[in-house]
Amino acid sequence: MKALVFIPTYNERENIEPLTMQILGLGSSISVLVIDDNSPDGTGEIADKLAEGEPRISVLHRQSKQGLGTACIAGFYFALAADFDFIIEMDADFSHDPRYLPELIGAAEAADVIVGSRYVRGGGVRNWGVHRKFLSRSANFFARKMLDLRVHDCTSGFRCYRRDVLEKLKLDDIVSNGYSFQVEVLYRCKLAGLKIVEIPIIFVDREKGKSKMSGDEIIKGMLSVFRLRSRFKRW
Ligand SMILES: Nc1nc2c(ncn2[C@@H]2O[C@H](COP(=O)(O)OP(=O)(O)OP(=O)(O)O)[C@@H](O)[C@H]2O)c(=O)[nH]1
Ligand SMILES: [Mg+2]
Repeated sequence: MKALVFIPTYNERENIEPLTMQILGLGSSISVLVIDDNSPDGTGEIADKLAEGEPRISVLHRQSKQGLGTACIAGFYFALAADFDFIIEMDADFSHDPRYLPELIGAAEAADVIVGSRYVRGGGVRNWGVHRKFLSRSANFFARKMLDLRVHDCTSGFRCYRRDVLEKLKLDDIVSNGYSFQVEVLYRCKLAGLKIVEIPIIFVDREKGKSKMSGDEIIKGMLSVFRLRSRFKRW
């Protein structure tokens, strides 16, 4: 069984090499795809160098910063065009520890979607201030209530999908792009009757590089959840 870990990057020059090396070290059945949006700090070029002579690393270059959601869609299509059985998305900034990957992939043998979850027993967040914790908790509470989701960490971007899940979802119909992308994909999985399982992770705030999260993103995310609800549900 082959797994593809795809990593969207924008200005992650300090993180991309150590992260990629750690992932490849987990086993020969795991490959990495870096999806870089022409990072001004040269992340894309670093990734190209890493890929030279290493067939398990691929790099997708996009012209400009186009958002996390469309980067993930590009990762899904890349995996489907190749022969990967498990497709994992994760952040480049070490918030998602690669040591969880074997467990995430293992759990996908018996479920459709596995979410690395901060908000189940055993999970948690390190080094976030109260403000950030409150925002994340509120975003999750809001999405769960609005869309009747059972998942506790709907905004987590550390996930493993089975190949047939991506084949089933109509990827071109996904409308969210920013942080609500994660919520929309999960909601579509729920509507499709898929089995979603959460495994606990400790999420560690980034040490290197800058966050791309903004107040703007949060408002856009909430509006997207409203849009989803009015599209698929009655008030
Ligand atoms: N390709 C691509 N990657 C992106 C884009 N925006 C963010 N990313 C990457 O998506 C991942 C998550 O972004 P972060 O900036 O860490 O966002 P976050 O985790 O919500 O914010 P922090 O907790 O503050 O780090 C990282 O690997 C980013 O480099 C984008 O527009 N395009
Ligand atoms: Mg981050």
